[in-house]
Amino acid sequence: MAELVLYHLPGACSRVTMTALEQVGTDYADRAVNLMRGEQRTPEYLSVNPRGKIPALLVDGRLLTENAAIVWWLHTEHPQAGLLPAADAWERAQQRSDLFWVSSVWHPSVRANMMPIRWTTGDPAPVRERGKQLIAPLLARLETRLAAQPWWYRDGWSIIDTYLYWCYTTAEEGEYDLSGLDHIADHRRRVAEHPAFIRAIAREDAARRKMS
Ligand SMILES: N[C@@H](CCC(=O)N[C@@H](CS)C(=O)NCC(=O)O)C(=O)O
Repeated sequence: MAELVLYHLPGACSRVTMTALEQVGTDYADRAVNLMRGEQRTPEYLSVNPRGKIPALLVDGRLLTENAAIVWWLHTEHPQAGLLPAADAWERAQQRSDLFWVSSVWHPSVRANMMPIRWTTGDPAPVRERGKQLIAPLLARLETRLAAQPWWYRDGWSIIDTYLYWCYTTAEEGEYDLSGLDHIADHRRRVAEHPAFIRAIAREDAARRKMS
């Protein structure tokens, strides 16, 4: 079995990869990278991941970055784990499309809203506002979809649900008001009750205690 080391930060988007690892049920070590202290820019961390981001997964010493790519690799290695259940090649292609879409459209919009100072050296307020404008139609679309089915895919939980959960809860941390989005509120409860998510949160809590 490969030796896995996850570089992460409790509460950050690395929670998606951590939940995927928990769903797979494989052994892995986790190392917290304190982004608030700029540890992602230290020579030590850049020697692990020159891109200076989390999550980063070392697989027998080889580096894999990007939530979408890590999740896809885990799914390919452990298809029985149910990270991305699919009936055929078309559904698999659709899942890849959805992963790329959450990663390249939702994720940056949420970050603009929650962490506007990463996007401008000037006044962060308009960037935050623009993030909110970009998030609004995404949330409206999600709300409509979840009115018809409890999970992103009709047949049940997938790691996309966890990724979407991270996006909308992070938007809320950026003071995006989620009230009135009742189907998203229900989805939020369901995702939070998922066993792999509960284990990931427990592991994040343990990492948080070690950091402080
Ligand atoms: N597209 C990347 C985004 C990774 C990312 O932006 N991670 C943030 C934490 S959520 C980070 O490492 N930020 C540190 C920085 O930008 O300096 C992925 O999905 O893995």
